[in-house]
Amino acid sequence: MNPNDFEARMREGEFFHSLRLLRGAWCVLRVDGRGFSRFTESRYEKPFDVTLHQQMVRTASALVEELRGVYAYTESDEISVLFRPDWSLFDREVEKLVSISAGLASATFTHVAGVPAVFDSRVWMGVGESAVVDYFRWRQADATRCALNGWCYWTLRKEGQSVAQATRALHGKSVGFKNELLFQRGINFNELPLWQRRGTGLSWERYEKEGVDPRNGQKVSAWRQRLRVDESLPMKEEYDAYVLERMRAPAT
Ligand SMILES: Nc1nc2c(ncn2[C@@H]2O[C@H](COP(=O)(O)OP(=O)(O)O)[C@@H](O)[C@H]2O)c(=O)[nH]1
Ligand SMILES: [Mg+2]
Repeated sequence: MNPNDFEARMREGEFFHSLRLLRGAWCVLRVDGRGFSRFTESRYEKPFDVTLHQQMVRTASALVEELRGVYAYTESDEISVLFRPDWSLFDREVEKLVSISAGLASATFTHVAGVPAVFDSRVWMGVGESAVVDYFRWRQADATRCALNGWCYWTLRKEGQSVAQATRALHGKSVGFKNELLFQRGINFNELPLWQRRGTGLSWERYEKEGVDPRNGQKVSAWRQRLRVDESLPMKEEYDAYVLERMRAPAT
């Protein structure tokens, strides 16, 4: 058999390799910790742990920096990284982007936490700015809902209720009921740290770096970029505007 035919036939088995992100679409890669309900059980404070939060922020920083994202958002065990419509890393190959983002998140988190942890990854695509704004609103609403549920669940568990009892006590209950449940136990949900209730954003900021020209000893300055971690995100319409501002910032 012609070796070229053989090569081509074998390559056909790499069926998904030609799959690319839609050209001109905004893209988000979202990584999520695998089995983190179990993984966090004996290692971290419940319902929220500052150390886990910092480890997730470090992981998010590595993703935005290495993959050249525009904005990242993290809550719980997940990280969403936004990419521009003209982003062309790996020629937008889906398999590469999904596997590398999951690998990078797993490696970084494992390195920072000192215990092996695994992340999965998926792609979201949206056409137009409003789709992206909706995406980030959606994840932020998830953060708020999970924070309220988590606080209620662990408050009941720490009072001695079993998994089944705590789950049953909260099943189908309204936001008002859950806020009241916490309030009666001296916890005001609206005063809990913002990063727990709204998630955390990472975006690029420009700053002026002062230096000295070694040739003539004169002071010079240059514009650089660095990541800024925002632990007090706005919400609702203000968050829409916040996301739009980052999407419209000049490309780096
Ligand atoms: N103890 C602790 N657990 C957390 C924290 N943040 C997230 N988690 C856990 O991570 C889980 C993330 O949810 P999900 O991805 O649906 O669960 P998974 O499929 O088990 O990874 C939550 O249900 C929590 O159990 C934290 O700050 N402290
Ligand atoms: Mg998970």
